[in-house]
Amino acid sequence: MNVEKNQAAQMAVKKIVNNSVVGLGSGSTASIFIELLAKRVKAEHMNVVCVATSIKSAELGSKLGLDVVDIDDVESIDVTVDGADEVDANLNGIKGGGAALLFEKIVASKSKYNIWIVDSSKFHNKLGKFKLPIEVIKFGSQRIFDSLQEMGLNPTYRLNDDYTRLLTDSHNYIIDVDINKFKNLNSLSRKIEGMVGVVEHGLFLNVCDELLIGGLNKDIRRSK
Ligand code: ABF
Repeated sequence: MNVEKNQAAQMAVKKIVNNSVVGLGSGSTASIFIELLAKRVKAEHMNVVCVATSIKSAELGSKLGLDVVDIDDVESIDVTVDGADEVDANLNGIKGGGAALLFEKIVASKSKYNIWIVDSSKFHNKLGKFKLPIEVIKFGSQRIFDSLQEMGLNPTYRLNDDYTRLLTDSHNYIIDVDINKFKNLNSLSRKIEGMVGVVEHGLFLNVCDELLIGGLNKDIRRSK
């Protein structure tokens, strides 16, 4: 699978142009992209400013010599390259397996163009094989958990290896839910967003503009 992740990252790094602001995604595939971008920027003396979607990606980019700045220090982001946990043929996807969905969605919303890089195992006809992550504030999270349970979403708190509840970069919890039984993702998305205490969820609908699939060497663009 790493060969496929590498191939997708290679396809993406070729698309970066000089004098641009680049969003750095999170996850293992995006980390390969960050490494390749740092090499290219150095070799070609490119002028590229970066905004990261997680503390981990910011630290990786900075360590490799990229100019990583705060999102509020740039007017806009020209292109963001990020991974995904699952993507369908409409380029809708589920993200957040790495618990970075909130910053990922904020960076994506400030980006003129969003590219996702995935290995072929992520590309499915229908979303739902991968559980949907929901980021919730800690205060009162049990009430949200219970509501999700009543909706038949089979919620589970994201746990660390020591079985403590994982905290995101924003010190929130992640509750993962099973959306397999749900057909209308737009209405599910609105229901979840309407719950007090929900910060964000990992359904990224109409966000991805171009999908690069390693292994299949596929480049799919969103039809306008
Ligand atoms: C990130 O990419 C996350 O949203 C998602 O969890 C991850 C995919 O992981 P990987 O590239 O490691 O397969 O954007």
